[in-house]
This record gives sequence, C-alpha cells and structure tokens, in this order.
Amino acid sequence: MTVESTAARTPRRSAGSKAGTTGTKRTTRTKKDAGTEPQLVQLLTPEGKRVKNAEYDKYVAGVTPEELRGLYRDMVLTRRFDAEATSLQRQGELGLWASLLGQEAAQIGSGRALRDDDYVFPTYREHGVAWCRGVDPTNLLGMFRGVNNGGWDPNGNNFQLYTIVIGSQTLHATGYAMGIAKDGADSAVIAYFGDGASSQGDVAESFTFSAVYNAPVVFFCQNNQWAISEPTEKQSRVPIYQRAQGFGFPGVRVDGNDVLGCLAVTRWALERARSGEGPTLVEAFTYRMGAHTTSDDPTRYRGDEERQAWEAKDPILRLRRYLEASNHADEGFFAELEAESEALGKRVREAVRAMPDPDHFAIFENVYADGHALVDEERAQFAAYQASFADEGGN
Ligand SMILES: Cc1ncc(C[n+]2csc(CCOP(=O)(O)OP(=O)(O)O)c2C)c(N)n1
Ligand SMILES: [Mg+2]
Repeated sequence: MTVESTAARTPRRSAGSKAGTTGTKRTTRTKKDAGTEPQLVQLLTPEGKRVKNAEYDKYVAGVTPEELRGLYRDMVLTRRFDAEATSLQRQGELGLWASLLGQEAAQIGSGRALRDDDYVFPTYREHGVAWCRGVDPTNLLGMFRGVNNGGWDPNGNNFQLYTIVIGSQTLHATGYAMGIAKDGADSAVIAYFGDGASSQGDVAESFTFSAVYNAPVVFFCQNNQWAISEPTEKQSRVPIYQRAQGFGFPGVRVDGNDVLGCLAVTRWALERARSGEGPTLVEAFTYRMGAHTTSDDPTRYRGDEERQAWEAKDPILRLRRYLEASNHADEGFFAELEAESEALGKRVREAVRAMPDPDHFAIFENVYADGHALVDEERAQFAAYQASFADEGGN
C-alpha cells in the first residue's frame, strides 16, 4: 500500500479522489518502509459498541452512566453552540467563525480529562474544551465579532486566549509547563494544535524543549485531515503521533471521534505528566466536517464521499447508540437535552446582538504597560481623523 511522498513531488489531490500515489520508484514510500502500521486506540466503535482495550480500559473503568450522559450532553450542546455561531456569521453578526463540527469527541474527551488546576493552551477552534473549562460560550464570540481582543480572563478558568498564530501556543504551553515543574506542582498543561501546525518550527521546538526539560505537557493534536485546503499527507511522511519518537517521548493515535477513547488516552498522558514522566503526544484522528472557517469553501478542494465516510463515524451518534443499547438514557433525557440546546442557541443569539461596540480608542490602550510615544502619535492621528467627520457634518 502506498502513501504520498513529499509534497513537492506529488500532484495535488483532486476533489473527490483518493490520495494520489507517487510517480517514480525513488520517491514512492510504503507505510511498511517507514515502519509505521498506524495503531488506533478505540473504545467505542462507530456502531456504538464498547470494545475492550487492555491498556486504556482502566482509565475509564469508573465512568458512571451519569458521566456518560454528561459527555453526551457536553457534545450536543457544544455542537448546538457551534451551529448557532455559524448562523450568526451568515447573518452578519460575526466577522468570522471557525467551526468545530465533527471534533466534539476529541475536545470533550480531552477537556473532561483535565483537572481545574491544569492549564490549557488552545487554538481558535477549541470551543468544546472552553465549554469543559467553564468559559461561558458567549464570551468566545466577542473576538469573532470584532468587539474585543479575547473575551475572557485566561486565569479565571486556566484557559488561555485563542491563538491564531499557528503552533505558537505549543511554545507558551511548554514554557508554562517548565514553570509548573520548577514550582514543584503536580498540575499539567495541555496544548492543542492541528495537523497543519505540526509542520511549524514552533511545534518542533516545543517538542525538543519539553522532552529535554521533562516538562509536564500533553501535546494534543487534532488531526482533522485538513489544514485549510492542504491534506495531512502534505504535512508528514509518517503518522503524526510517530513524530514524538524522534524527540524521545511517546506518541499515541486515538480515534478522535470516540469520546471515551479520548478521555482515556488523555487521562493516561496527564498521569504521565503529573508523575514526572514528561511530555506525551496524542494524535486524535478526526475530521473537520465543516469549512475551515466561514471564509472557506471546501467544495473547491475535497469531495463529498470523504465527508460521507466520516459522517458514518459521527462522535455524537456513536455515544447515543451506546447509551440507548445499554439503557443508560431514555427518551426523556434526549428530549430535555433538545430543549436545553434550543435555549442555549437563543441565549447565544441574544447575547451577541447585545454586545456593545467597543470604544474606538480602546485599541490604543493595551499595547504597552507604560505608554509609548509612537502609540500616542497614532492615537492623535486617529483622533484627528475621527474629528474630520465632525467637520464634514458641520459644513
Ligand atoms: C504562523 C501562521 N501561518 C499561517 C497561518 C494561516 N492559517 C490559519 S489556519 C491555518 C491552517 C491550520 O491547520 P491545522 O493546524 O490543521 O488546524 P485546523 O485549522 O485544521 O484546526 C493556516 C495555515 C497562521 N494563522 N499562522
Ligand atoms: Mg487541521
């Protein structure tokens, strides 16, 4: 079985087709050559069957039916919030939205593995993790509406602000984790990033530093198969989790659409961090069901068959099947949750529309702690510009 060789030598994958194979013998590599038959930790199949796993079962052995319903509720409400945000962007209420559709299990499973004193460094898509941290979902929307620069106090929930600069938060996480180790605390750090980010120098540097300093950090890569229009084959010759090996720490691939699997593997990785065993790379193998952001049109670079194949692995549907088959949830539970989802959607709509416009001069406020001559000059220029409209009005 062949996989693509380097990006430069391979043709772009056309929409709807499978990954192309390479042209010449010299450049063709097989998974076997790379020593890489990918593993996949999975505790819940797409059909909702619980499968045994000798290594990871113990990390979810104590999960009660109530907790399972809680994981389901988290995923449903996160999806509902996300859909509402996408609609609000389409209605002109938000400038942009990055949907997490399809990635609910990866985010809720890993997010619910965390302790309150752990610290999270997210990208811009971690709405489900934010939910687990107790960040009010409406606070995630201010930046996307352009009315503030973040929207929450990172130290309020140990959840850093969204980071747009791809991969940079892995360095922040590593530094923070090194600080935790120096303090002698047993809390841990988790850094979220994407398959595309795995190609960034920042990520490689954070792998190096965290390994060498044995930092208590979990690198949680949501491999959603795409970095805007670039498929994962353009990021790596080997499965992403195997990258960790070269840096000297373990990596594991988990079914990112299996909330129990993600919970178990993240608990294991956090336990390693807390007990002084250093970093772990978790690759949650999942799929970005929607567009990269509301500014993107995925039909230009990928076909429907791929999406349909992933729809059959839906993270919410598989937990529902499991809950129903094991009699852990009844119709009343699902109906109540439906009503709760609608109420959340309404609350989010109303909150966004009520967000006040920022003071025009606020943008100059948080640049330097003690002020700066250049910022003062720019503020004065902006004030003159604003005043020019008043003059026009007066004439
Ligand atoms: C340093 C940097 N380079 C490029 C970009 C533009 N950019 C925004 S999102 C993105 C793709 C990221 O893909 P991935 O890491 O897989 O995360 P995903 O969006 O799929 O969750 C790129 C290249 C950026 N924000 N920062
Ligand atoms: Mg991606």
